[in-house]
Amino acid sequence: MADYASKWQSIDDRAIPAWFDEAKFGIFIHWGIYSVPSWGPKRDSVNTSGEAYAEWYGSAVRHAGGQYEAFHKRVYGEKKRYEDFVSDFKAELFEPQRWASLFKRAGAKYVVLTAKHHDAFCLWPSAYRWNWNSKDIGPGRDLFGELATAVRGQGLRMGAYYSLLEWFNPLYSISPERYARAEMIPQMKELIQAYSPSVLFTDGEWEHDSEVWGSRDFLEWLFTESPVAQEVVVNDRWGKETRGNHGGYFTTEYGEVGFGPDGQELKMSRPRKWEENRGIGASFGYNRNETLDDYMTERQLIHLLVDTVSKGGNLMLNVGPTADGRIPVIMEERLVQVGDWLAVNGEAIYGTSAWRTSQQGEHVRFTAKGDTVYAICLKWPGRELVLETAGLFEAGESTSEFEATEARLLGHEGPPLRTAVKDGRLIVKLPELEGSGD
Ligand code: FUL
Repeated sequence: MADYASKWQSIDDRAIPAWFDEAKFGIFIHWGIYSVPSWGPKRDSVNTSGEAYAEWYGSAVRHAGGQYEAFHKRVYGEKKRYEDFVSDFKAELFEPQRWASLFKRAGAKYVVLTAKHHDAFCLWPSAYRWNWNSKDIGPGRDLFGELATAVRGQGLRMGAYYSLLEWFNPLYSISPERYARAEMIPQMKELIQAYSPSVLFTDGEWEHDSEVWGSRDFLEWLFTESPVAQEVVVNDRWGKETRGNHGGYFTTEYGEVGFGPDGQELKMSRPRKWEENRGIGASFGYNRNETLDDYMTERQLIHLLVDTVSKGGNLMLNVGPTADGRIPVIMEERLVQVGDWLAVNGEAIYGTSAWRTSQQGEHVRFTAKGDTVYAICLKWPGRELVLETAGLFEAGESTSEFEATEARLLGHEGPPLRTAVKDGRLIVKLPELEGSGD
């Protein structure tokens, strides 16, 4: 068996399939039993965003004296166990085609659903979780399979989130290695073979080294023998030591790479394709305790997408459906707003690369494709957009080349915009638009 470093080397060297970088925008979905209580503390009452995660209810409720426990006792009483919520997870209003057409309208190119979160409840009929999956109990449906079909029907790619750790599994607690070999890896293979997901977003890696999880052997299988060997994309959550270091693309969550065992913030070890993951609010699972102020605005979301893409990242924006299978209308509205913006400006996003410099001043971000550079203004610049050419274009590119530059405004019909070069600055005259205050 190849040694540790060389085995990661071969995995790290695998080129990330091009479709992923081109896609830029994905939808993350956290849906499961936690969508029944659908509750977490308000963001401003906790120290970090993670503590407000509603999908952590099943674990957090066991912490005596905490906010979850107090809520649970008050609303459901002491006797109610987390597992009991399954009977209220019915998905009776779930229409996968509706979700899929919303994601399409949002301009997303891929969708990743929690096939299994930390509570081990599966959204597909897994042979490894008899009576603890959405077909055998609760909704009585193969939620993952139904959504996969609908998403693909819209021409989007379907991916799976999968938690390595399981909160309540005795085998896992006694011997994580045995659990990984006897249950986790075979179950991941089952999931891959049944649904051929284009993304495998693993999580819950932080409790053990990748050696314990058996991650590298699994990845070798995935990249060479599995039905998705060519197109599958994975992240960096394969063991305590892999975040920001090994695997596929690197992940950030609410802008952070994560924290090490010593509480220190982790950093990415090298430049690499990356993806920002966050909810529209402070939680991934639906949190009934959130109000409008907790949700990002249309403007904030578009700025986040643009900023992320200008720095070479993808944005996987999360929605938390309700237990009955609806996507809350406020989330729906936000997705439609992002989609409306992308319908006009998507050319500056999809299939682009980070440019030599990602930003100028506070309000301009750059992307590039072929011989086009896109300047995306987070604020309407007024009558003209003034760009410093130093750093933006190759030193030595002649002034006359800039003069020959053709500038256009996406979504605006009409002749090219007038440009001028003066004192190392490229000035682009903007048309007067109605309602272009900013
Ligand atoms: C985290 C998990 O613990 C959260 O619940 C969520 O799934 C997020 C994407 O990853 O590490």
